[in-house]
Amino acid sequence: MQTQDLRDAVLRHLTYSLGKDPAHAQTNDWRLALSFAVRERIVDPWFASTRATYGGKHKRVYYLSMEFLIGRLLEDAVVNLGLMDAADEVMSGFGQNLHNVLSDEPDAALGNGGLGRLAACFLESLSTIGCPAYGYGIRYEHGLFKQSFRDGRQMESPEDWLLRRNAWGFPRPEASFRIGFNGRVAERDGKPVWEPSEAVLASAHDTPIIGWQGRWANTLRLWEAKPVDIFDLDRFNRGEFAAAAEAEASARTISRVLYPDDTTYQGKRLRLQQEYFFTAASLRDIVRRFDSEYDDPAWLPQKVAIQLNDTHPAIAGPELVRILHDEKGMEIDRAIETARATLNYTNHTLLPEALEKWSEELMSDLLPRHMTLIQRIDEHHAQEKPNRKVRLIENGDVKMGELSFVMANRVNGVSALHTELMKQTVFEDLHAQYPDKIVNQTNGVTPRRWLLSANPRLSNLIAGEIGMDWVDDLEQLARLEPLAEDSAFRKAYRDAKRANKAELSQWFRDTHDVALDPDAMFDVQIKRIHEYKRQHLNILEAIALWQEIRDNPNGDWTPRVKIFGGKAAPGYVFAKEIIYLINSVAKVLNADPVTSKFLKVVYPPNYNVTLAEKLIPAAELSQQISTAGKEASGTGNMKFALNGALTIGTLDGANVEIRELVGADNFFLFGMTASEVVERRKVHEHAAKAIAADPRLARALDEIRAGTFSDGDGERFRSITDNVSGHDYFLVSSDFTDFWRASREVDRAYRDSTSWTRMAVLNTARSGWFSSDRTIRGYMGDIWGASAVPA
Ligand code: 26V
Repeated sequence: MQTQDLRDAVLRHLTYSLGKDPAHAQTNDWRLALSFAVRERIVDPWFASTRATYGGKHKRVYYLSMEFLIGRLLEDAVVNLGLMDAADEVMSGFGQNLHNVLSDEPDAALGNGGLGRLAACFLESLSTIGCPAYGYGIRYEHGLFKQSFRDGRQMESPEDWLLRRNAWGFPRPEASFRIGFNGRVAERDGKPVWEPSEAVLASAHDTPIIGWQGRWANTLRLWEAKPVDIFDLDRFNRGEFAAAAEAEASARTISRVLYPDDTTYQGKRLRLQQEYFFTAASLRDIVRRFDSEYDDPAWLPQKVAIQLNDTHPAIAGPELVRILHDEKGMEIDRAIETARATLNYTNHTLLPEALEKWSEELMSDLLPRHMTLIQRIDEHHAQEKPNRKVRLIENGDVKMGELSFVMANRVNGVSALHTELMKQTVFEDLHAQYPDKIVNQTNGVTPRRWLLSANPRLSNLIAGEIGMDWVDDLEQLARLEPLAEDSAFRKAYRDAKRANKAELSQWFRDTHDVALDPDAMFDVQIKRIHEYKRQHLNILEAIALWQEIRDNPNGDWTPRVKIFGGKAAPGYVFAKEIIYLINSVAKVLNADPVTSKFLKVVYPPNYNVTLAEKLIPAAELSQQISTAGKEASGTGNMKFALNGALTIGTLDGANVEIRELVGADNFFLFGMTASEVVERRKVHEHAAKAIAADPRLARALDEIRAGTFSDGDGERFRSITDNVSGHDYFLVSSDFTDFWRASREVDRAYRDSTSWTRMAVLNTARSGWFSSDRTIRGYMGDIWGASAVPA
């Protein structure tokens, strides 16, 4: 019945929504037809969710994020609606392969990395739990750039996910707001009023996000920037055609492209325009919805919780004060208190270079009223805490972290360690003033995408043992624990991993023309390229290992494939050098007839959510090797553990909690702790000392300097070798020796496949706590005061 209905719907959409004759339909047409047929089934639960929320006057949660790294949506929707088998049958009936149809969907890369992917997992969990919520962000015309390699170097080209018709977004041109910029603050009846001199339209596109089993659906509302006036007809009539379209082009620029640098804040005007654009549109929408239900703005904190995903929407503080005070006439201090009771802020990084500051000059120019309100908020803070040390404006800059902190009811970190470090470092003084404000919410990942759909083999094995309750109650995986001692189960578990590895090897052969041995250990490091994440530590270890294998080619080596994936910010020169080095090392090692059966290095380009879904289920070793104290949490680390990869890692971010839960025996720990890192930096010439003490490291660096990986050009990777042997801020040299030790321990452990599989099973069985459902319940209880609504 379900199958028959779905078949009819696909055919109907192919014919009447797409205007295609089945005889001439392409994969893209079939994919869109299936998407529309599936989308139809989301609409009823979606409306029902909205009605239930209105009807019960429930509190709503608003998640404001510059980034939502959602990837493909069709498979998610099919899986959550329980339509996988039906879709498979229907597509086969039309002579289409469901897998190919699903793979045809562009990967929506509206985010850089961890922060954006977390937002996407949260949306799915909010719907699964049935918490009334909206995601608000920007509908970038171009997501994160596409990466390719030319002679081993990163090349960037524009991403174009909207080139083909987007199946999921419902355009809502009727839901538009005028967003002002610049101008001046005038006085009317003794009250300040902002009179912007420029404006753009924010126009909504809604994507329904369906939860597990279709019980609830929330909305992701993304704003597109449009001109207020279509074009200048007078200029057009005068023959000035290009000039007539200028305003349109400049308005659209605001939602044109995602900023690809998530490491260094640059203070660019367009970025601040993007931030204000989406924050102001979202707040306007939130307040409009609130006003339609309630008369008194004082009720806002009871009915609305707003989460700021990092400081990118921090202008929400002054903007909400402006709405409450300037527009609704609420007394200024009460407006500040009301806004503060509504807003919360998540910090995702402690790296000083990533903390946003906006110059007072730019802020006064672009958002003059907000600048005066920030000064007023600062005074309010000074009145409240007379012995305060922190000022919101310092050396001509507005500090957005401090502004967010002061304007938030709760501030949270994203792992236990990160939250403690926040209290001790960036927010030390503010924490002393508001000791109850900072709370922890350790990140999580959605098991629907990252286990159920990405890893059907393991999911089926689990389902055969414990049923399906784990899908929305991931701690049920603990019931697998006794099976770690069951040899038949271990064999089935190993077979599932082996099959995933074989499938990945086939993919590498088909798409990259490289042969991988599916019996070698698959060792994976996938994440943005950054010095603190230390991909260069990993490649140095590979060089040293290659040298040892060459010394003793008949040794009993444990075969390994090192897989790298990740993009460097286009302007991050050092990160790009790391990519170039990895590719250059790969070329030499993979061509070595003696060593390549023991060690290969591969680096598929354009790492994205879709590629992560292929790599993680096939991984056996998860590289989480950041300098301790630098990775706020990590979420890839959780996906790997859940899928039965063992971690080699430092005591950083959520690695600490992963190790506690899976057990120290099932985790390969190495490296300095966060406090040892701080101490080590004080040691004079720490890198030189580490190199002098470790001949392997010295030799690996010499090999690079000798030009082995650069056609004899000893200078090519000077920036890396100089850094690692010189200043070495991220302690690559100081951690190398212990990393080598732990890596060899991994080799030994891998050779005992029984005990390795036991450890892998325990990683899966003990990772249930890392579900984003658990994280969201934490936010609901500790931060939002929101409840799930019975569907
Ligand atoms: C920062 C910036 C700063 C300059 C302008 C552009 C831009 C864009 C994005 C970001 C976000 C960087 C912070 C981030 O992604 N943090 C990651 O958040 C993950 C989710 O909490 C966490 O797992 C990672 O450890 C953390 O690095």
